Amino acid sequence: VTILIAINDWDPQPWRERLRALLPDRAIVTPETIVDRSAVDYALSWRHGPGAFAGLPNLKAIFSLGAGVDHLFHDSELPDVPLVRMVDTDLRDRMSEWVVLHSLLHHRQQRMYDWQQDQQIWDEDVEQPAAAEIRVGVLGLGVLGADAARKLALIGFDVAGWSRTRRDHDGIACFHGEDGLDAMLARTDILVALLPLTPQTRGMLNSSLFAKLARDSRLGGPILLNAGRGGLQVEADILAALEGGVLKAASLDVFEVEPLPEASPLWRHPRVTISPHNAAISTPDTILRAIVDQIAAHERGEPLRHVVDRKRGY
Ligand code: NDP
Ligand code: OXD
Repeated sequence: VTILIAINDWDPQPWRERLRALLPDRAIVTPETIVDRSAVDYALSWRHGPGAFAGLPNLKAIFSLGAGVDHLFHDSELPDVPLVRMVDTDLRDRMSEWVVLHSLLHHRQQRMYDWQQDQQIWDEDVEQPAAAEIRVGVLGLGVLGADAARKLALIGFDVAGWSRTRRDHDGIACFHGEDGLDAMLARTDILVALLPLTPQTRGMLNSSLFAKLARDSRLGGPILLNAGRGGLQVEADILAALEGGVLKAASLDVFEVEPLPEASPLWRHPRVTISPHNAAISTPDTILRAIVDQIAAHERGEPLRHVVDRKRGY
């Protein structure tokens, strides 16, 4: 078995080293070191360069090193083999931590207390609504969205979620499809985006959607949390909504262009909290162990799990 690993935008070294350690008897090649293209059985990608996987006649599958697979579809020469996305408890738990952290950051008004600390202001009288009074709406009830929704509900938030097809989760008000979206937005104070980027979801976090969020939030206005993909959001609309009072604040982990350009007004906006697309970072050891296990199972004749539906785009 020969494995081709192609990584852009992340440091490839720890990935290659870990993969070699996990599979000492296998040939591990990169787009730069590949000699015999017919020997490659599996390819691993994070934002691989277009064409890197073309002309591999014996390729059996491509594994994404992340949960999202939109990066694979940038390659117009992507071979017609199964695409496997990353489903992993470590990734899932890290994402839920980010969602819970930022929901609480806004709910408990921590950015304001940071400012008060800076100014040495002691003010106990700021209103603190209970979590049960805050309605959170999670866009995407997949592996990540469902877990985040469940953990938010455990804290006591009033949680709803939205998916393409109908889903049922205890303790979560579940909505689906286009009609379901408007109904959920109308009861949402904190909107959490954990959708994949597809032609259907691109740009959906825009002015028209923000205008449908609940106007009677105990937090003083709707709050946006996006850790799905930057392509889901229209940043000019987020800025306009913040200026116009349509949004009160936002926490963003992902951006239209990454790294976020120095000139972006989001960097310095007082009501925007930024993290550098690491809400749920893929760590080489956990991710590669999961892939190595899948390859071993596939070599034993078992079917691949978490295969992407190319028509749906996720
Ligand atoms: P899943 O495929 O498990 O879940 C996707 C969810 O989105 C499903 O509930 C799906 O609906 C829903 N969905 C997709 N398209 C639509 C649509 N058009 N309308 C309504 N609902 C839709 O993905 P994950 O939960 O594993 O991951 C979600 C995304 O999170 C990834 O694609 C990636 O972009 C992002 N991510 C970001 C990270 C970060 O560090 N910032 C880290 C990891 C992932 P249905 O249930 O009906 O299929
Ligand atoms: C992912 C990511 O998709 O890190 O896993 O964005």
